Amino acid sequence: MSDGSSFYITTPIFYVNDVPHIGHAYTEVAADVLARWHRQSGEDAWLLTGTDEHGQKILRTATANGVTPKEWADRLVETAWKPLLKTVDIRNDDFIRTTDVRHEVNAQKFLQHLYDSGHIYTGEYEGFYCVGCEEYKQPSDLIDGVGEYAGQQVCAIHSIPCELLHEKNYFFRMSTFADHLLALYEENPNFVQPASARNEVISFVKQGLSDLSISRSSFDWGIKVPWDDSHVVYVWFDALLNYITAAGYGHDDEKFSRLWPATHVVGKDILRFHAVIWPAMLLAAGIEVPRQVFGHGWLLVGGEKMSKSKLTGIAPNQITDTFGSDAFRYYFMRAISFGQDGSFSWEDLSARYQSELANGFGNLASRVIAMVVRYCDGEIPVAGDFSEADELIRGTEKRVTDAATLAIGHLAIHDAIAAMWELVDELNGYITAQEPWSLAKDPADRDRLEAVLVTAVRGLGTLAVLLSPVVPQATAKLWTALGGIGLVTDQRIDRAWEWTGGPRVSPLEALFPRIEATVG
Ligand code: ME8
Repeated sequence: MSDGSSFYITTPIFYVNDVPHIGHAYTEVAADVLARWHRQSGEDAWLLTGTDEHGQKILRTATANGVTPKEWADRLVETAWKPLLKTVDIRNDDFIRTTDVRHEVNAQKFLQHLYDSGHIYTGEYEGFYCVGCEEYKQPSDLIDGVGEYAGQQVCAIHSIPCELLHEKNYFFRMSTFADHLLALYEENPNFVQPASARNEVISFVKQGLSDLSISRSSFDWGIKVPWDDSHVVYVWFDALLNYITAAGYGHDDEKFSRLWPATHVVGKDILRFHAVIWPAMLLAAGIEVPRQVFGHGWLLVGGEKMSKSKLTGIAPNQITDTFGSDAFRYYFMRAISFGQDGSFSWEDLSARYQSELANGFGNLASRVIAMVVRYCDGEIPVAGDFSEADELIRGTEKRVTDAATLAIGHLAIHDAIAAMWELVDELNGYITAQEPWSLAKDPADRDRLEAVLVTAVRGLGTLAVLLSPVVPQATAKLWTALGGIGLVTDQRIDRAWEWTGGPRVSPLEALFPRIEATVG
């Protein structure tokens, strides 16, 4: 059902030094919802995710565990990072590892090209390096340490001191791209979003850019610099290239021209890498810059970014084992404005599960289907005359479809879901007001009963199509129960309201069953 236009979307590739927590799952789900939406809009959507496996951080973890870095990476990819995708129901089209040959070889081609065209030189650098961030820090990036690090300057993200490094390295002439980047942000205001992220990036670049050290010679866990194998490529330079090596750069021109440029969804912690370094690298290589870089907010615990290093990470399956993957996806996409920070709480999750998913949406579906079974032997009636109230529901279906489509265009996933929930709420109010159970008592009200039921069934069909990217499992069950033809994922989402109903309904199990166990 592709209309031929391409929507290539990526997540960051995650470090394999540790297992995933719900912050990583959050990014995966957001990118997946967007990819599913665009797929259902008829575009050739392609979702890439993967793992970042080189660098000092991984090397140190592997060494501490008595294995080689490659063995460590293989273990974590197979036991933790690929399983994460199943846990939260990600439908990715590719999974790239920076140790894949397709990545290493083509990243080297990119580097050689930059070297040959004069963008790389040899230099010396001394500075404070944070291994947690895999980044040299400026004095302004450091804060006063507390506890065991009181009296020292520490990384603002990892709260640990940086290491003073002095190296003779290869450098990328990034400073020469500052004006070009500022023009890019100016000419294309959507390039970096949301607005807060864009402003931060612009003021950073306005201060002037330094050249970037892009190689290391003190350890060898990385991609070899093609013209000097005593150096390995700086892990971020290596990692950013995944977005093009996975898309065919250097080895599949047809695929690359079909997919590129991409929309990058990243956490705001790594915004500068994506909105400054990455486009500068691409400009140097003469490759089109990304379509968009969206920096989402952080999941906070106790007001701080949730992280494994601070022992505040929650494993995604702690949530999905009890609530299921649909509830995970719904909760994080609905409760947090995409682009802003948000705090996770078990109480909020339980409350929203019960009131919005189980009572609001799930019960609506069960009640409507049960009434079609009871009053019409399961046959979806053919509509006769519609009343004003029925027409209002049809109007809402179209309105929320358009509103959700518009919101997704701005990556405002929370607004899209809020729009869909107007239909959930209106349908619930409509059923209460129309009282089909009363209409069923008098044969004289038969036409009215049928019009109400068919209106409710159509409304549910529209919801199934619209909500499919967010809660794929529940909507697939609902679609089948409504007698929908084909897969719900094959229905055009931008015309969700056009569905007019199948021949018969079939029984529907509770979409969001009551949760008895205490959690937390
Ligand atoms: O930075 N809240 O990998 P990483 C929301 N390998 N999102 C969070 C989060 C939180 N508390 N914690 C992590 C790297 N994330 C590099 C990326 S890309 C070329 C290389 C998510 O494993 C968020 O997407 O540290 C963040 O940007 C990412 O995990 C960092 O993952």
